[in-house]
Amino acid sequence: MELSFRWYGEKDQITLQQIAQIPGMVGVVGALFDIPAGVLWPRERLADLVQQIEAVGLRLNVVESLPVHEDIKLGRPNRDELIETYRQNIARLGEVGVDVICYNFMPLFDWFRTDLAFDLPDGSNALLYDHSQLDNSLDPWEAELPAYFPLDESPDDLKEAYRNTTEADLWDNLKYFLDGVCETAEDANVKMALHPDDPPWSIFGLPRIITDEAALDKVLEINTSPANGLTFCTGSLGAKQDNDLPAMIRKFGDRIYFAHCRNIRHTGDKVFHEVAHPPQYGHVDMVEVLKAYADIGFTGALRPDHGRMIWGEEGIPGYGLYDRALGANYLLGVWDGLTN
Ligand code: CS2
Ligand code: MN
Repeated sequence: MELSFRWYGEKDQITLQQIAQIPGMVGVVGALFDIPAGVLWPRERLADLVQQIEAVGLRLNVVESLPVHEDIKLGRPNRDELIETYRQNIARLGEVGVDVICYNFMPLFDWFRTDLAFDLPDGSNALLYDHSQLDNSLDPWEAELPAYFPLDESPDDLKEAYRNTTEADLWDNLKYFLDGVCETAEDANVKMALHPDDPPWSIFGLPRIITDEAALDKVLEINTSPANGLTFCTGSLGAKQDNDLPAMIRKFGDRIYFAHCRNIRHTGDKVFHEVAHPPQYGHVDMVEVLKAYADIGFTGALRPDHGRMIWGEEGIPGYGLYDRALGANYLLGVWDGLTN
């Protein structure tokens, strides 16, 4: 596996130099976060990103995310144009040596939590989700959650547009998108890696479909291109307690192109919060997860996903330096023990 770390570019208070100092670090997971979905990524900006990362001895191995425009998810008439732009972006990312494009197909929202700084007993804090608090919680667009890209239409109008979109429609629109982009990805030598929905159930009345093993089966079935694959996120899929994560890793094997390692603790029905990576803190058995990756001979990028805020750090929710660096080191240690 290639140990990797997400970096938010200009808006990140963490520097590439700091990331390079984490033992075993190889890859940087980046994107051009200020560019709305549906717009071409300028070649100079990409070249500059690659150059900054290479200057510290790392490599831009994954782009997360190349966002899918809401009109594609909605199946609106202008989707062909938007898919064409997406194809051009794939080609550009291939040109600069990116191996994997991580994207998601969640309507309107990316990951969502009801508390961005839930206090844990040890004095750290972490992201928490409580389904019963959904309506009294933050406005994701005001909170500027980090995974969100700027929209070119108001969230309220989009919400309205999704009212008539069923899960079946979303599947059709995902297939249409994959049929539109996978050949280009094959030619560009780039893998498409669909991130599961987080949390993996409907929120705010909007459909969510990438939630469990049956859904991942279906993703691979609706388009059989080898460029069509998965981001396996233990934190997202683990929120559904009947998802058997190690078994799913063994099953989807070489169609997993990108590994996200995150541990969560369930405290009720659809109530969970994020915790440190080692298994004793939560319900994701990270050792078993890594054993499964070792068994399938995983060679792709693997990154700690969210971390807690520890040692008084403040920053982008879920994306501080310290706990993710500890997580990276834990993952590498277990991995080395399993594979050497
Ligand atoms: C990520 C994803 O920040 C995160 O938690 O795991 O939400 C990711 O950024 C996108 O969904 C991938 O498209
Ligand atoms: Mn993830």
